[in-house]
Amino acid sequence: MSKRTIPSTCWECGTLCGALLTLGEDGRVTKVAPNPAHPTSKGAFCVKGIRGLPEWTDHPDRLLHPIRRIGPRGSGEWRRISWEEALEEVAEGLAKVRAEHGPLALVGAVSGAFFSRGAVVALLMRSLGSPNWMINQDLCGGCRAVSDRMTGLNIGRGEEIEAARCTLMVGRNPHAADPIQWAELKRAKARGARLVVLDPFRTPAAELADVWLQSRPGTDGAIGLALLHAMIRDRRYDAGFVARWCHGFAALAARVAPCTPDWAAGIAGVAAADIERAAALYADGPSTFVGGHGIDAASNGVQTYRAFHCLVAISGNLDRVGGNRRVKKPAGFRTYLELLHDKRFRLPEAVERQTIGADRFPLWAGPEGWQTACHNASVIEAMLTGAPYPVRGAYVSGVNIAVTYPDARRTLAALRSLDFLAVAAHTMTPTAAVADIVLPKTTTLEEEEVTLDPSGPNIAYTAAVPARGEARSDLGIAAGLMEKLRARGALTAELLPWRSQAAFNDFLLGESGISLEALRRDGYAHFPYTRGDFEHRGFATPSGRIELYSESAAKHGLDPLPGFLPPPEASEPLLLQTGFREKTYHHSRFRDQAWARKVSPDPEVRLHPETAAAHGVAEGDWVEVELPDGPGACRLRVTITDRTQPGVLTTGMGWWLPEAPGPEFAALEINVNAALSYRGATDPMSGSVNIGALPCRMRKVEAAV
Ligand SMILES: Nc1nc2c(c(=O)[nH]1)N[C@H]1C(S)=C(S)[C@@H](COP(=O)(O)OP(=O)(O)OC[C@H]3O[C@@H](n4cnc5c(=O)[nH]c(N)nc54)[C@H](O)[C@@H]3O)O[C@H]1N2
Ligand SMILES: Nc1nc2c(c(=O)[nH]1)N[C@H]1C(S)=C(S)[C@@H](COP(=O)(O)OP(=O)(O)OC[C@H]3O[C@@H](n4cnc5c(=O)[nH]c(N)nc54)[C@H](O)[C@@H]3O)O[C@H]1N2
Ligand code: SF4
Ligand SMILES: [Mo]
Repeated sequence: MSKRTIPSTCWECGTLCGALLTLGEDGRVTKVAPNPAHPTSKGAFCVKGIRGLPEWTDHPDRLLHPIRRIGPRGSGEWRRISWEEALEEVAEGLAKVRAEHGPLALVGAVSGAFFSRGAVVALLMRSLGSPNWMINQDLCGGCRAVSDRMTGLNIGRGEEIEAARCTLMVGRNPHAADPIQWAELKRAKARGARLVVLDPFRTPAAELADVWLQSRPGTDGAIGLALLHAMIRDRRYDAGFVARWCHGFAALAARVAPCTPDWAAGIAGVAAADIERAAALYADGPSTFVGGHGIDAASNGVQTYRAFHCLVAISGNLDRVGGNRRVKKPAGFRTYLELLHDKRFRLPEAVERQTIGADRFPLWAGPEGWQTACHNASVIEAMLTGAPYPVRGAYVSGVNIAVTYPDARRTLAALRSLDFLAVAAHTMTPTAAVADIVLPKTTTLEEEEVTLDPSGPNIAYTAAVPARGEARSDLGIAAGLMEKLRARGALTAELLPWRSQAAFNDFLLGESGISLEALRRDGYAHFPYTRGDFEHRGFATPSGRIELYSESAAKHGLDPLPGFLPPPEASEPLLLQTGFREKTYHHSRFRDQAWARKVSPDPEVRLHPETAAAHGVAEGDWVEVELPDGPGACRLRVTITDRTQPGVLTTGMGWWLPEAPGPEFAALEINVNAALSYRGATDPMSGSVNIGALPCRMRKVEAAV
């Protein structure tokens, strides 16, 4: 085969940048580059896609064959086995738990559901008779998704920054997290558009802003309510749109009547005049709201998002050019979310009602929940305590939960307590290290994917090259397991009928008229869409309108209106913020790459000069951080910067050291999740816990690990 270049889409993260892959004579990828002709990314790209992904794929330590543990759990003693043996043993392990404890004792775990593996793992578990699968959205975009669904907006990634007169950006750092959005923001500013940023940290976006509100962590809900107050007080909302499409406006107006900018300013530590300026800029639309992870994954996350989502609704910026576009898709195309909710692929409702967490968080978990998945913190409890019922076996794919879930010690104890654990991974992570069997997974360069990219909107296509070693995709692994489980009589239903990724992709493309051949040729597909489709369809809520007053919340005894839930009480003078993104890393990935470790060698904690001085710490010192009633401490390295607020510690996440001794690989030392808890204050709607705005203590220590 001669050298050639093919169009693709990077799916190393959900940004979905258009890519060009150069293939060498042997068909392997020799170069990943941006595709300047891609209509959405227009050449935007990042180092994770260019460098992290290909180096990961060709890494000398990559797992290329199935392995079985031969020593005690976590001993690091493994033996290579064939795929035939591996599939037999995983099927046997799962079937045995199912026979002894029933199907509900089995659980799956995956990372984001943007791509096929979330649906594949969910349908594999359902085929076994278990509705239980974990996905880390409670720590990611779950609060905004629950609010989006409750209100009926369905705005996903449809921020029209390029056409907006004003962008309102809350808890979002596109400079690090999203090169496409960052390029859009800079282009918008260059043509004179306005920008309002709410962020405790002076990000590059904050530096571009016309109004930057340096809110206290966890207080944005109050600012959101004050923006609603100002818009209603000044009669700058879209009265025609509200009258026709919004449910509960009078109740909302009554709720926000006391929420003046003065009130919010006192809570959030900003000037009331700046909230007024922000309200005036947003009201002078079209305006688009961009919410990020900084206000998600919190015990008040859904309520915070609802305030901003109600702002989008009453300002009439929905589906308007330069506003927030609703999710569009080609007619006949199937999204993963639709697949998860499709009756043909479901278990009986009585079984789904038993999904772990569905009783406490019905808008999150189980049949009425957003993704039908479990409440993860409750699953960890079930593994350890047997309540509400025992969970004894797990299949974990493409997620490093020992590092990325709060309370790493407890997650590891839960995994170690299982009767059977299989993990599909690329490298030996702290999660894989405690498994009974580890299966080698393909990387995103080796998986042909078709997915809806709502930000285009496009159908995104990712090309695949042959996998290294014996690595298999999630569908490949699951299809093999289905066969072995069927032979054992261990299937409750046949809910994963596809035998190849191509067959699955064809199913997703459905009757859309978009062919795999066209996607392979172009790397994406455009499709026509119309704005304002609610004119003939209404909204997917009980009232058929946008619910400012949520009937589904009311039905479950939850607050039907947006409101401000204060973050946990400040029992300590310092507040910890986690998850600040770095360009070099994607969560826990790439810690085994020399270039990345050279650029970002340490788990940084950013302190304001006043905080550093008050605690007697200097640049480069190591500190130990812990929560007052938390599970343990975590070691971080000090960077001093006035970008952060006095009293606030800003750190990232995902740290472990592949070269440190296993099975933890330092995940209990420099991983911030060793200090966080999965049992603290919980969002009443999404079940999310706080990963920021956490009162904490800090003390200087001598060395790192
Ligand atoms: N390079 C890189 N890019 C990534 C990722 C990665 O790991 N690395 N991860 C991807 C994923 S899965 C996600 S979810 C996204 C997340 O990316 P974003 O949505 O941008 O979220 P974060 O980076 O967590 O935080 C964004 C901003 O929120 C601010 N913030 C923190 N707490 C608060 C608060 O209480 N109020 C307000 N208003 N702001 C607050 C932080 O200071 C930060 O500037 O990034 C994606 N992109
Ligand atoms: N304290 C704290 N905890 C957090 C966060 C935080 O801000 N603070 N952020 C949360 C967020 S937003 C997220 S999304 C999660 C991330 O949590 P994870 O999904 O666990 O994080 P990753 O390190 O991206 O992925 C873990 C492993 O899954 C595989 N993998 C993951 N994604 C892919 C993929 O797209 N393709 C392939 N082939 N393999 C993949 C890799 O083997 C990788 O080692 O962490 C959450 N945890
Ligand atoms: S932002 Fe980086 S990792 Fe994410 S899709 Fe784009 S190039 Fe890939
Ligand atoms: Mo995320």
